[in-house]
Amino acid sequence: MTSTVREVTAHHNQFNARATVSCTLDNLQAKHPCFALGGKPNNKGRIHLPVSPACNIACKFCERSINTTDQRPGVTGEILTPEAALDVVGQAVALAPDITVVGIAGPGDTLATPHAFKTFRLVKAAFPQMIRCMSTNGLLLADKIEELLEVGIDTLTVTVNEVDPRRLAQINDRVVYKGRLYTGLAAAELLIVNQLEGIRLAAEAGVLIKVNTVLVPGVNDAHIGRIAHTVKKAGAGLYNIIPLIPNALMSDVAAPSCVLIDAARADAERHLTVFRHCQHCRADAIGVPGGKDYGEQIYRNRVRQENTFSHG
Ligand code: CLF
Ligand code: SF4
Repeated sequence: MTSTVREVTAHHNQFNARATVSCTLDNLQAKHPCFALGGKPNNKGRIHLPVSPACNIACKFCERSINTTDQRPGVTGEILTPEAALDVVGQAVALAPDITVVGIAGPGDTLATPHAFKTFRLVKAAFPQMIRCMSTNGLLLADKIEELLEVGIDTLTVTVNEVDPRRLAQINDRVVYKGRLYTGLAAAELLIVNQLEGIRLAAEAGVLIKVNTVLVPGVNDAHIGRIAHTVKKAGAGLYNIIPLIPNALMSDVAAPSCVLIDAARADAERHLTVFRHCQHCRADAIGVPGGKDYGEQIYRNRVRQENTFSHG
């Protein structure tokens, strides 16, 4: 931990004056596609900039790769430099004026390398009206909280797949933290502690936090209420369930049924407001989630890949 809550909050107050929008759930409902509540999406768009290649944990359903053929999570046609990403934002906004959000969600973890923050700094200067949205696995969130506030992240998503280390160890293989490798239960315990501490610090500094949970049948499906309750206590404001796409070490696990997803959402909703319009976005998606995707027109090496998503 590098900061006290008081120091962090002071930082956020200092930078809050420059926030893109007032980032309450009420204000964002009509402006951010992933904070739309109720039965209908709000038809706002986002551009994902694939600038973050590396990850510091190992989810068993994830296998990242840079290629143009694989149909699976963690795949992108290319990794952009921050400067190239800025250029892409300009092209995307010209093509799709409904885009209100610049998001970075992979294909690795946004905090594992410095590229996401560097990109957001450029975006903030060139497109100050765009909402800056970041997704992370949360391992480094507490350590990077001051920089996150200084950069001016408007909305934050943290993927928390379990709060019980024994079950998280069934979903996550290992963690690399401060140069040290952790495996099994030790890795799971460390990840949970860091995620909850990061959420707590970000929430106390006034950042609106959505938690994503990948729904893994047979592991966390019966425990969603406990996860939602725990992250709410830490400070999360919204919850989203992402159905598992079976892959990598979890390719033999069945994807959750609609009945299971509905039950999990109902379980979560006892504790936190639930976002219901998630579209399993790729790390290089462009446009309104679920609508026309402009990625193939803008990203050089992009090919059609239906079965991939970026968060997790
Ligand atoms: Fe992107 Fe994620 Fe921001 Fe949205 S996606 S970084 S919060 S701008 Fe949204 Fe896509 Fe679901 Fe993610 S629909 S996968 S929740
Ligand atoms: Fe890292 Fe995301 Fe892959 Fe998990 S799903 S190993 S957090 S890139």
